[in-house]
Parts: sequence; structure tokens; C-alpha cells
Amino acid sequence: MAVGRRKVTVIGAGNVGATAAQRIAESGLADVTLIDVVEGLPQGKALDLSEAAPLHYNGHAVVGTNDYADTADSDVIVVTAGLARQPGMTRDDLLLKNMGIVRTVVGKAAQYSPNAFVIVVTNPLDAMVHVALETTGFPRERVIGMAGVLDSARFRSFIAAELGVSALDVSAFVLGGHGDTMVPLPRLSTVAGIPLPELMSLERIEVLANRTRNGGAEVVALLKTGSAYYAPASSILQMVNAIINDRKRVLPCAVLLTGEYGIDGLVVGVPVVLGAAGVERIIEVKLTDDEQAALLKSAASVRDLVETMKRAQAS
Ligand code: TXD
Repeated sequence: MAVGRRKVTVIGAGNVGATAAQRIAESGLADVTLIDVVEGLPQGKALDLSEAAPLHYNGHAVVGTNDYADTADSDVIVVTAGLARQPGMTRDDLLLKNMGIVRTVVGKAAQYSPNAFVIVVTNPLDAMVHVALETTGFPRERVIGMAGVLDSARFRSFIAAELGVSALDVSAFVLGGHGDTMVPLPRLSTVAGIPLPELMSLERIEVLANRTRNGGAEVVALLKTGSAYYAPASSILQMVNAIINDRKRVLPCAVLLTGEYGIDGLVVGVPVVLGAAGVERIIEVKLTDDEQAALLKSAASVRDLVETMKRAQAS
């Protein structure tokens, strides 16, 4: 990474992108370039954020643009461009539309920032990481999907509320794809080191795990006009911080597996060490037969999406 001020480009100035830009700038992590296909939108939001700068942070710039030349030499590119889910719409409905969008925007951004780390946010998440890997040709260490951090934060918040303890003391281990096929691992989830099954019945844990799987849909059903963005933006901030400040955080991220967990050539959520080199290590834990089966099922659903995209490209 270059010396001096860090630069993060956020593609998509919608709910998640603009909120992530705000969080990154306010935390003083980096200058932010916000880019969108809609004219005026990123400029307007960047102007508004810049006017908040004297109140919140020290001189970090937020620039809005429609021109990829302005994203040049970014350290991190966050991809939120795409369509959000509407009520009743599944993540998979979004697949082909968002495939086209992600391919276009990541391709342009990568040309101007060939050494950047790419954090993919657009849904369906795991499939969009495949698109970003293929379009950029970047190594898997530099193309990382955000989903597990959000899923585990949701799970942690539900566990904390149920037990009446601080969410900070809850550590929740999730594997697998984003959403329906997410694989929570109660035996590796803890409250201040105490295994979760000692504090809660397996039935209650399963209820909370299911609520987590439907966490995105629960927010969509309430908002009616969009999907979640506060917790997603906080999740993005945590990943950007881990990379820029070399925090070596152990976080669940969607990465291309090349044999780990018995999966080869598919993007799946697994615990990784996230630092200045991006995905510095994939942590493999020994799974029970049931857990392994659930993970393979999750990987199979990613394979289905990848094959649907391949068929669409071929036709
Ligand atoms: O856990 C996760 N990974 C997620 C994913 C959590 C929350 C949201 N998740 C997904 O992120 C969601 O399903 C969407 O696919 C994206 C963005 O969600 P957001 O809520 O921010 O959607 P908005 O508000 O509709 O914003 C999308 C913006 C909007 O401003 C569009 O004009 C822009 O994307 N857009 C583009 N920008 C640049 N270039 C192109 N081609 C383009 N097309 C749309």
C-alpha cells in the first residue's frame, strides 16, 4: 500500500455506499471517493458529507464523481453498486442484473487501481465475488466478499438481547453463503469464552440462527422501500479498517477456496485473517459431519448461481 493518506473508493452512492462513505470518513480512516452512475447523486452526497467534516473529522475528503479517472490509485474499492432487494424479491432474482453491473464497475475501477483490494458487497454476494475475481484477474487475497461479518453481527445482537449481555462479549461463528444457506456453528460460538450451548438450549439457538438467516428479509419487510444499510456499512468499515491498519482481524469473509474445507473453485464464507495483505490466511477448523454437510450444501448453492451466470454468458 502507498505511503501517506489512504484512499477508499465506494462504488454505488445508495444507502449502503453512502453510509459506508460516511462511516469511513468520520472514522478518519481514509479519503473517500464516492462514484455512481446517476449524475449528481454522488456529488450531492459527497458535498453534504464534506460539509459535516468540520464537525466530525480531521480533513478527510469525500469526493463525488461519475468518472472512474477520479478513483485512480485507491487502496480499497468497495462495490455496492447494483439493485437492492425489494419485498418478495430473492437475492437470486438479482443475479443476472447485478452481474452485468458489477462486471462493468469493477472492470473500470480495477484499471485505475490495479493494486487495490476489492470488497464486494452487492448481492447475491458470493456470486458477485466470482464476477469480481474473473473481471479483475486479481488474486483471491485481494477480492473479498462482505457477508459473514454482517451475518455474525446480527447473530451476536440476537444472542446478546436474549441473554441480556453485551453484544461485545458474544462471539458468533458463521460459515457458508450469505442468507438462506448460512451455517452458524453454535459449538464454536461463545459468550466471553463460555460455549453458547451452555447458556442456551439448542432449540433457542436454532430460532436465533433462523432469524439471522432471514435477517436481511426482516429489515426489508419493515422498510418496504429498501434493504438494510446501517449494519452493512459498519461491517464494511470493520473490513476496511482491518486491511488499512493491518489489524489481522479474524473475520468471516467470502473468499475463493482452493481445496480448503474440501471445496475447490467456489467462493464461500470462512474465517480468515484480514490484514494489510488482504486475506492473509484462511483458518480451517475441523467440522462435524453435519456441519460439513451444511457447508457443502451452501457451496452447492453458490455453484448453481455460478452456473446460471455461465449459461447466461454463453447464450
Ligand atoms: O451483506 C451484504 N453483502 C449486503 C448486500 C448487505 C446489504 C445490502 N446488500 C446489497 O448491496 C444489496 O442487495 C444491493 O445489491 C447492494 C446495494 O444496496 P443499497 O441498499 O445501497 O442499494 P441502493 O440504495 O439501491 O444503492 C445502489 C446504488 C444506487 O445509487 C445506484 O444508482 C447504483 O448503486 N448503481 C450504480 N452505480 C454505478 N454504476 C452502475 N452501473 C450502477 N448501477 C446502479
